[in-house]
Amino acid sequence: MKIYDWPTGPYPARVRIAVAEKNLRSRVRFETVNLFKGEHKKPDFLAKNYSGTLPVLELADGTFIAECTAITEYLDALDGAPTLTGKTPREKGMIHMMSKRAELEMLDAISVYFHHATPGLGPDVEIYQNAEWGFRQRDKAMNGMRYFNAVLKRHPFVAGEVFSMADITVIGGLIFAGLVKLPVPEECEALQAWYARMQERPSVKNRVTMSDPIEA
Ligand code: GTS
Repeated sequence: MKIYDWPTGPYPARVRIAVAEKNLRSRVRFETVNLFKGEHKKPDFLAKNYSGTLPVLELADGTFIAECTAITEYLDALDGAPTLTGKTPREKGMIHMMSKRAELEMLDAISVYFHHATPGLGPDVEIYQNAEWGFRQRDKAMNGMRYFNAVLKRHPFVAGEVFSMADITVIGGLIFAGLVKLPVPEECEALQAWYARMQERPSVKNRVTMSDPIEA
């Protein structure tokens, strides 16, 4: 399998963490697509992923799977023993809901903030920016952090008692928050404690160094 990615990117991190959690590193080859050069918006890449985003998984038969959630579901199902996306219908429903909520309320909102209210990927790539929208999304993301803090006061992981894709999505959000220097609010002690625990997981700690030599 090949994964098109950007080694330090927050969304690619989600799939890198899933690859490590599922012990699939030896079956995956990473290919860097340079976001700052806008390679992800060129026709060649758009033919692989219409949305022009990373990461994208390419299977041996030429199938392209984009979207972190879809890629994680594929990787998790490969060995017939899902550990990240739930075993029972209830687990699957909860994990999918919480992961989507982490995207809507935090990760995607921080991404909008980055692309609209900061220089983002630079003037050649950011052809339309709306700073007001970006700042509103930043505020939404801060509220999202408060929500996940409340969730993590109730149980040890985002979707309940076990580590799952929902944790990975919140981790992606906090990686992005760190890159754009949005601090986790001081009062969010449960979220901070959980993140400190997550950063000790080898899959999270080694996510960048697991790549093939970084080309860019
Ligand atoms: N919904 C997509 C997913 O879940 O895969 C979003 C992917 C996404 O936004 N990826 C970023 C991207 O391609 C990569 S990174 O910023 O995390 O490195 N951004 C480029 C752009 O122009 O939006």
